[in-house]
Amino acid sequence: MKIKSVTGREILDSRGLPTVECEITLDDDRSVVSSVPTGLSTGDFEAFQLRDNDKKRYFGLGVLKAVKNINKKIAPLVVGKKPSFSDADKEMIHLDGTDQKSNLGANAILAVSIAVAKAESLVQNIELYELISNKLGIKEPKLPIPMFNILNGGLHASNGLCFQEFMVMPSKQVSFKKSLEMGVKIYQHLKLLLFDAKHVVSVGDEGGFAPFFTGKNGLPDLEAFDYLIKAIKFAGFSEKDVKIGVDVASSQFFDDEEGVYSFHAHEVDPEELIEFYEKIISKYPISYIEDGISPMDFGAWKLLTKKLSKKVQIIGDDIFSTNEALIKEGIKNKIATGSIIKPNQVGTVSEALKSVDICRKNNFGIVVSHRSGETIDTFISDFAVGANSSHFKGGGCARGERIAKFNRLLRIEELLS
Ligand code: 2PG
Ligand code: MG
Repeated sequence: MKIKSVTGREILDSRGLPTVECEITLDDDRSVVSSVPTGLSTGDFEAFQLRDNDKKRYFGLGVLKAVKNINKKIAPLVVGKKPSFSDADKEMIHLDGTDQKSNLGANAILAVSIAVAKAESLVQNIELYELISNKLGIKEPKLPIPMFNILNGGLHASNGLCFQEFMVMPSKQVSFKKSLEMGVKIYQHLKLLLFDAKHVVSVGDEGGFAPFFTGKNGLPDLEAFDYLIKAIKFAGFSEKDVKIGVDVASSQFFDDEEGVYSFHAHEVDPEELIEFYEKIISKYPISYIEDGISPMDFGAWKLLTKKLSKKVQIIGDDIFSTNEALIKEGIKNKIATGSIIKPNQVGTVSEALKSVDICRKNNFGIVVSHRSGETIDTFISDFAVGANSSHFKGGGCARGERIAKFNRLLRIEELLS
């Protein structure tokens, strides 16, 4: 069975801004569709998202150039061939010829890469997660522990919280169905608490609540932790059942010239920031810190890992950007205990799998993650299961584009049982 046509299209993401969709039709007229997400707190090492820069359309954020690249340049590479994402990725990387995919655009390339993978699983008559696990030689695909981002801050909410994501997760692996119910229970109880305290209960980009906390000693982030604890208890769970994870996204408040972090009214150096983490870890049941240090502050990453990795998972997002070489470098330098994996940071399914493989070989944690600007594509749910990722970041317990991914995980759990 061969690919009959490949069509790129400009669609909108969950922020109502343009992104790329790709539709592939097979010879027998069955078709698959993929679309790619967009990050807001993006790292410098990420693959290049091609935008039109035509200020007359969508504030310059249109993706017609990327769509044209799919239709005119990439389609001829795959049309008439058996769907194989490995082959398609190799050819697209070769045609692009740049390190960060700045020629064709990583948004164009990834849309095709995912669509070809979907077509390949269809032709092989297997589930998408099986295609992924087969590639990695994984015999038993498994469901990840979900982390629910129930309070949004930073760039995702503009509500004065420095930390970007306040997440809750089951402390150990239970069924996905149960984990989801737990997340929803805490989420809904948090809503009641916020409502009672007359806070707004509208949500941020990732489906978590985005209230304006005034702060505890001038630190709204501490108030956020207190709310999480209250919600966990109010929902009937203990600090043993549920742990807290944070994505600090610290590059957003790091001044790389001065080497300091502007944490609310305080300017702190990395050592002081790490001391602050030590304090909150001793007070709250925190088991996960992502991007606690900016990628530009390499030495401090080592210190953070040395000081805290026995107590919590230290996860790198921007610093690794799903890039195999950067992850290798991190492992060699004893930076972090694991990596975020976001296919759109690197631009092809094959390269995201290489990053997973290097993590697996080195016993380095794997956390598959969505982006803040998402679509209803559920590829990352299959990817997380196929890659045996230990954790999954999919957002809060609301907003269709987040829920779609959790719902796909529910279906996969059923298929695996
Ligand atoms: C992150 C992500 C997803 P963004 O920093 O981990 O939660 O945010 O997509 O904005 O980079
Ligand atoms: Mg992050």
